[in-house]
Amino acid sequence: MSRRRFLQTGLVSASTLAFGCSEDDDAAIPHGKSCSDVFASDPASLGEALDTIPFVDQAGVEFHRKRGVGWDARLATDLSQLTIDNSIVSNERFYIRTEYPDQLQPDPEWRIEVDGLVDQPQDVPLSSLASRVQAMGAHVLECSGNGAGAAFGLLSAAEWDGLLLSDWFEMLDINAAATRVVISGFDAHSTPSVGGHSTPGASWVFSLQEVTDAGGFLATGMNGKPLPDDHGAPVRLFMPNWYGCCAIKWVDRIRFVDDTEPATAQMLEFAGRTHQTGAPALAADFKPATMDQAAMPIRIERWRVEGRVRHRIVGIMWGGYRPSGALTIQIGERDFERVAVCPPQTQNRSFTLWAHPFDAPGSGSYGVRMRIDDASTPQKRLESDFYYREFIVDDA
Ligand SMILES: Nc1nc2c(c(=O)[nH]1)N[C@H]1C(S)=C(S)[C@@H](COP(=O)(O)O)O[C@H]1N2
Ligand SMILES: [Mo]
Repeated sequence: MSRRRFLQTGLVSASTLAFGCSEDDDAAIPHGKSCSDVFASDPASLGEALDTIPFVDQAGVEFHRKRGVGWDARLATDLSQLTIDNSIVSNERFYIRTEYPDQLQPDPEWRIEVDGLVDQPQDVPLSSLASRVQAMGAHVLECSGNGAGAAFGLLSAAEWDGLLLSDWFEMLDINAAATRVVISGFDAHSTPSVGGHSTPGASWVFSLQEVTDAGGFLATGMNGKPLPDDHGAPVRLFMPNWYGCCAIKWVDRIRFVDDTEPATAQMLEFAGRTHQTGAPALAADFKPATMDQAAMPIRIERWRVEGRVRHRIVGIMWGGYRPSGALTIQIGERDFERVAVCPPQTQNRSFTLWAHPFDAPGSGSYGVRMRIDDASTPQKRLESDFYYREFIVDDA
């Protein structure tokens, strides 16, 4: 994409660049920096917004347009547009991995089959659960197969509505022998996945404890609207902070089982991408497919400040159960340094925006790596530079 195009679309207003901190609001500025140090506070002090430098991985990626068919359908979200005031992605721009199955011709009344280790197997009309639906708040979803090929855009956050599974399960007379639950969704498409990349069958096995601990819910609404078709209408699973491959869409069956339950085809397909050791035969031997704390830059802004060009790197942080605000960044060959403005992360449900100033020492290509400077914070994907991104400065 040309520089000119970014001038038109990539610029955000100065006020959205402010990180909500003022000179006397020290709480918002960790690490002893003042807002002016990072030209992040007073929009007027930011100088003149010039444009945004794209990451090398963005070249050729067309965002917000669905491509491919069936299991291979993909829509990548342009994360460079996120701001501190709006880190929620609209339903039209939320990433898609697998589109509404062409073979799905549902009855007017959607039903979920509940069976296995329960006293009374039953077909539960979704409408009978409507009174349980409540606001579930903002949550990030990321495809475990996210990567540079999609400019890391298989990652989005939305506000969800749904019904808490643990509440519903209490009403179901589940047998004492049941320790796990298999949640399945419709998964038949007429067009096979290219190269057999995706295999039919969308089911994941969770322990009942995992469902309760994660606050797992059946989502029926997204950003205040009914769930869109491609996102699982009328009902999908959402396991907060678990990878997208567990977020089964078009949920049609819930089966209670015990620890002898084998891993599903879906679990085996995604074993590597969810950081399992090998591909365990038993579901009970799978580690929770949860996201460690992660971070990456989403845009490189150019500013003219007092006559000279300065860069500001803006990024996101998400994932993890005991998130840390000790975010560090390595730009090019420099040492890791603390990210200048990184709001202490006290929750991992939606994106946390951060910003860091950068004065390019010269023209050239710069790579960005992120780490959490805290040995007790799991960060598998940061440690492997999974979210490594590069940008080119050509006029320093
Ligand atoms: N039935 C069904 N559910 C599914 C899938 C699928 O192929 N079939 N893909 C999963 C994967 S790998 C991801 S990343 C998420 C994507 O959800 P989204 O398209 O709403 O972003 O859905 C999950 N649920
Ligand atoms: Mo995925």
